[in-house]
Amino acid sequence: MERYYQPEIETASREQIKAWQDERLVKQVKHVWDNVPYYRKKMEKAGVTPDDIKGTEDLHKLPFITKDDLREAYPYGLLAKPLSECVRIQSTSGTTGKRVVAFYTQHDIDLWEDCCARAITAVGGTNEDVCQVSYGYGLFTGGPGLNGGSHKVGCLTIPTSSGNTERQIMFIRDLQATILCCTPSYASYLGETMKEMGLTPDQIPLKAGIFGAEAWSEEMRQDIQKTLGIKAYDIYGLTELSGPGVSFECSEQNGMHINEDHFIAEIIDPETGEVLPEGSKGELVFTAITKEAFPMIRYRTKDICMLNRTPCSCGRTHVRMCKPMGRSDDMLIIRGVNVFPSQIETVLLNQGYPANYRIIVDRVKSTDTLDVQVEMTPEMFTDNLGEINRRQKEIADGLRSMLGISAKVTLVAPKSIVRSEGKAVRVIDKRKI
Ligand code: DLL
Repeated sequence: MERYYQPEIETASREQIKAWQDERLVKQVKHVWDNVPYYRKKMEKAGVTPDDIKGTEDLHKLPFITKDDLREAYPYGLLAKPLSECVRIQSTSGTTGKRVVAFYTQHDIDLWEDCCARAITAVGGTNEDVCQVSYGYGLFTGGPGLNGGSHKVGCLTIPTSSGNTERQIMFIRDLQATILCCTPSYASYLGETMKEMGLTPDQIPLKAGIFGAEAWSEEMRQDIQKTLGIKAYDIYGLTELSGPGVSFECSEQNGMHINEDHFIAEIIDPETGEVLPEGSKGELVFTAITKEAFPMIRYRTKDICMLNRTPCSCGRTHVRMCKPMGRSDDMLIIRGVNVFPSQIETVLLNQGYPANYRIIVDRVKSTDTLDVQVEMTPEMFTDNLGEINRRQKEIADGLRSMLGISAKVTLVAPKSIVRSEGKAVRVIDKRKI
């Protein structure tokens, strides 16, 4: 039998959902107009005032907000509540300097945790379950979000955070964990390790997994389901919109239901910004209509996606989104960390290297690898191995402090990286995802 955490909301009629969205959108637009000068200026520039917004039909009149706006307004420029009412921040992974910092009131946290609780309930979770949360805790939203959701459902929650694979496996077995929350690549690594330990799926107590934060394929799902003996479900979200739980998969495992009482989804043409007709593929844009401290109006996610409004047999009435099919910017997600090639370039240029480099990303034994090949200039060329090692380490250290993850750096001879006649292809992503 299908379970819901908030049945009256999750199975509400389409008319009811539209009524909630209309009412909340009008209120939210007024909230940002009154409290966030940055939004008001943007709206004035676009020639719209709160009076022009009567419901979701008017959404397209509002200007977009992008990651660049978030960087420009860092840290407090988009805050819509006094700091005295905010209780938490979370932040995006990877970038240093002006990273995205999202603020939450207690009410925001409460609603975010409800979304995660819906996801856990949708995979069959109840207060009889033991839920191991192996997403990172801290600034990353994965751990805190699913942890809160798991508490709300009443599961016994194991906050292992990521890493220390042996301990993860020990807890899963000793405490009989039934639900696992982590990135799909970590789930796959755990599966591989258990197999190497000689464990068969029937010796693993897990029954379901909630995996997201990065792209993963249907093949990867089948593989994880087989090695762990579980059902593997997708979950989507982003820091700007609270974190995980913007959408989640149900028993159908065929698209993620967007929590439409909190988020209005649109699909736009990434080039023109035009709203695309029903069923088109394009960039996902979200408007958060219940967030108090850090409201996002028409936030461009850069995720390429499609929406599906056909009824779902699980009984949920909220629209489904497909697995994100790529990004309209060049952001890479490596071991769960968001990496922009421009950050790598900055480190190299700062250390006096030319912009002749190659970034090779691969997935070896379920773990993402990052290789950076850097060309030496004729002036710096040397065949002294000690010197080459010293420089490679210096670059690797710079990359670690910029990105927060390690990279393998190789210095190569001058002119050895093929020059491009058109746009330089600096990133080679060999992962089959
Ligand atoms: O990754 C939040 C999250 C945590 C989601 C745990 C699910 C589970 P950010 O670090 O801000 O937030 O990264 C957001 O990650 O724009 C997508 O490009 C990508 N992403 C998130 N979930 C999925 C998914 C968290 N299920 C960015 N499939 C988003 C593919 C995903 N990509």
